[in-house]
Amino acid sequence: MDAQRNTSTRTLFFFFFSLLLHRSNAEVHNHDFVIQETPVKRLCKTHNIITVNGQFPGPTVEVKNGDTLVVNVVNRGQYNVTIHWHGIRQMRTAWADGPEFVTQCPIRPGGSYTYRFTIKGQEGTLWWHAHSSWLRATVYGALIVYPMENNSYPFTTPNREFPVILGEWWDMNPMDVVREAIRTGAAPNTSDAFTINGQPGDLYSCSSNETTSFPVKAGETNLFRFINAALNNELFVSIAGHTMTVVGADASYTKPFSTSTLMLGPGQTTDVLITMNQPPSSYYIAARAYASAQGVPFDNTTTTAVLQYDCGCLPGPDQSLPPASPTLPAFNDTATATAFSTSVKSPAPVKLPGPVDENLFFTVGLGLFNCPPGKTCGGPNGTRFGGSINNVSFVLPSSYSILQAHHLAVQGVFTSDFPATPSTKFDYTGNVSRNLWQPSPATKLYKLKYGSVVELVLQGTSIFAAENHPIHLHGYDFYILAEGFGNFNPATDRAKFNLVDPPLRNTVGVPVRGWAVIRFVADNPGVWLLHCHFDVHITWGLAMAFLVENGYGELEALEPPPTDLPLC
Ligand SMILES: *[C@@H]1O[C@H](CO)[C@@H](O)[C@H](O)[C@H]1NC(C)=O
Ligand SMILES: *[C@@H]1O[C@H](CO)[C@@H](O)[C@H](O)[C@H]1NC(C)=O
Ligand SMILES: *[C@@H]1O[C@H](CO)[C@@H](O)[C@H](O)[C@H]1NC(C)=O
Ligand SMILES: *[C@@H]1O[C@H](CO)[C@@H](O)[C@H](O)[C@H]1NC(C)=O
Ligand SMILES: *[C@@H]1O[C@H](CO)[C@@H](O)[C@H](O)[C@H]1NC(C)=O
Ligand SMILES: *[C@@H]1O[C@H](CO)[C@@H](O)[C@H](O)[C@H]1NC(C)=O
Ligand SMILES: *[C@@H]1O[C@H](CO)[C@@H](O)[C@H](O)[C@H]1NC(C)=O
Ligand SMILES: *[C@@H]1O[C@H](CO)[C@@H](O)[C@H](O)[C@H]1NC(C)=O
Ligand SMILES: *[C@@H]1O[C@H](CO)[C@@H](O)[C@H](O)[C@H]1NC(C)=O
Ligand SMILES: [Cu+2]
Repeated sequence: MDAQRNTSTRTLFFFFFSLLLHRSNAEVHNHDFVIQETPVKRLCKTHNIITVNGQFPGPTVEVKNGDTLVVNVVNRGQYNVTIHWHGIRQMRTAWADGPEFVTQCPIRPGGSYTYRFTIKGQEGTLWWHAHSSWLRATVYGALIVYPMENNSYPFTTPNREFPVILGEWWDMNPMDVVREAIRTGAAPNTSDAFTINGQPGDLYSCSSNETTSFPVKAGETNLFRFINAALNNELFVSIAGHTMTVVGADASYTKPFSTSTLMLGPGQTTDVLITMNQPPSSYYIAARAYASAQGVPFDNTTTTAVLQYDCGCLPGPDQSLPPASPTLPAFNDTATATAFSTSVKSPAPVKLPGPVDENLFFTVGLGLFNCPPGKTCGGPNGTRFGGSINNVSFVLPSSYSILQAHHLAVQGVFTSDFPATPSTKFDYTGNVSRNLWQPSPATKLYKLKYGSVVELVLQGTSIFAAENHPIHLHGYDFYILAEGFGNFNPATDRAKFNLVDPPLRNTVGVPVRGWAVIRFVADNPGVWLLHCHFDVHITWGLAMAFLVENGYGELEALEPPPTDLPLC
C-alpha cells in the first residue's frame, strides 16, 4: 500500500517536474513576413503575385507545442492584408487571429503589425494564410507544430516528413477575379489549375519540368502533411500504388485507419503515414475537386506531384517512363467523401463537454439578392449571389474591427442578436419556395457566456444549389458528433451521435443536402468568426461571429490589444 502511494507521489512529482522543465524549454520564434509582389511563371505565363518573402508557397513555420511565435508582417504590396493562423486556438490573444475587420483592421500598404501568440496543447499540421479579400490564393504556408521536446508522435517515427499544400491557381490576378464577381454579382470565374506545393504538375501545359517531387527510399515510412489551401474547392487525393494511414487531422491525432483516398475541404489538414513498399519507380500523387453542387461550373482539372523512389541501385528507376497514375473518385462521388470524413475519429474515448448550455441550430447556404434599382446584375435571372447563416448575410464593418468595437464599447458597429435558430422553419433540403431565397444583410453576433457548452447543428440548405460547405470556426477546435443527409431530426438523429470518440477538428464539411453537429466549450474570450471556407461563399456573406465574454478569473479574460494594432 505504502509503496504504491510512494510510487504515485513520485509519479506526480515527476509529472509536475517535467511540466516545469517543458515550460522552461519553450522557445520564442521570431519571423519577418514581408508581403511583396513577386513574378512567378505558371501555365506558360509570368504573373506578378503577392507573396511572403518572395516565396510561393510561403515559408513553412515550425514550432513545438508550448512555443511562442512572434511574426512581424510588413506590407510592401499594393493591397490591404492580414494573416490568419489557421487552427491556432489563440487563447486570450484574439487580436492575433487575423480576419480583416473582425479581429483587426487591415495592414495597409506601407504598414506593419506583429502577431504574437503561444501554441498551447496543440500538435500536428496547421497553416497560415491571408484573411483579406482573396489574397490567400497566393499568400499561404504550412505551420507545423511538433511535440514538446523529448515527447514523440503517438505512431512510428517517420523517416522523413513533407508538407503537401494543395492550392488553386488562376491564370489571372485572383484579386481581379473577385473584384469582377463583386461588381457584377455573378459567380467568379473558375480557376485554371490546382497546385501541389505551388506547382500544377504534368497534366497542364508548361509545367512538367517543374512538377513537385518528393524524394523517397524503398522501405521508408514517411509522414505527409496534407493541407487544403485551395480557395473554392474540396479535393480528393490519391497516390498510385500506395495506401495511406491517416494519423492526424487539423492538428489533432486520430485513430489510425488506412485509405486509398483522402478528401479535404479548404482549411482542413490530414496527416498520413505512407510506407514505400512498391517497386522503386515514380508514382503520381494526384488531386482533383469533389464538387458536390449539381450543375454548377467548377475547375475539373487534376494536379499531380511525383513520389520519386531512389532505390540506391544501378541502373536507377527509369525516369523516362511516365509515373504511374492513381484512380481518383468521380467529381460527384459523395459516398467516398462521406466514407472518408466519417472514418476520422479521436484515438481514444474523449471526455465530451456537457451538459449543453446552448443548443444552436444554424442553416448554412446560398441565396440570391434582387438587383438594386437602376443596376444590372450578372447572377441568375439578373440577381446577385448571396450566402447566409440563419438567413443573415454577414456584412463586415469598415470603421472598427468588431473586436475593437467590443473592447472599446463602440455602438453601432454590430448587434448581438444573431438568431439561435432559424426564424422561419422550412424544408431546408427540399424544394425551397423562391420567396425564401433572399437573405437579409447585417453584422450580427451571437453572445456566449465564458465556459458555456455549445452544441451547434449546422444544417445545409438547397437554396439555389445544395453543396457541401466546409465550415470553419476560429479560435476553437470542436468535436464532430455526427453528420447525415436530409433535415436534422432531433428525435432520431441524436441517437446517432458519437459520444465516445468523435474527432476534434476546426473545419467540418457539412454534407450536401445534409447536416453536421459540433460541440465545444466557449473557453476563449473574444470575437470568433464561423464561416464557409470557400472564399467565394464568405465573399457572399456565408459567415457569422460569436462574441465570447470574459470569465471572472484573471486568466479568463482577453488580453489588452497590442500597441501596434492597425486601425481603420
Ligand atoms: C530531454 O532529454 C535530454 C536528454 O535526456 C535532457 O538533457 C533534456 O533536459 C530533456 N529536455 C526536457 C525539456 O525534458
Ligand atoms: C472571366 O472570364 C470571362 C470569360 O472567359 C472573361 O471575359 C473575363 O475577362 C474573366 N475575368 C477575369 C477577371 O479575368
Ligand atoms: C524548365 O524548362 C524551361 C524551358 O524549357 C526552362 O527555362 C526552365 O529552367 C526549366 N526548369 C527546370 C526546373 O528545369
Ligand atoms: C471537364 O472538363 C472537360 C473539358 O476540359 C469537359 O469536356 C468535361 O465535360 C468536364 N467535366 C465535368 C464533369 O465538368
Ligand atoms: C455524377 O455525374 C455524372 C455525370 O457527369 C452522372 O452520370 C452520375 O449519375 C453522377 N453521380 C452521382 C452520384 O450523382
Ligand atoms: C430563372 O428564370 C427561369 C424562367 O423564368 C426559371 O425557369 C428559372 O428557374 C429561374 N432561375 C432562378 C435561379 O431563379
Ligand atoms: C418546386 O416548387 C415550385 C413552386 O414553389 C414548383 O414550380 C416546382 O415545380 C417545384 N420543383 C420541384 C422539382 O418539385
Ligand atoms: C430571409 O429574410 C428575408 C428578408 O427579411 C425574407 O424575405 C426571406 O423570406 C427570409 N428567408 C428565410 C429562409 O427565412
Ligand atoms: C483598406 O483598409 C482600410 C481600413 O483600414 C479601408 O478604409 C480601405 O477601404 C481598405 N481598402 C480596400 C481596397 O479595401
Ligand atoms: Cu460554402
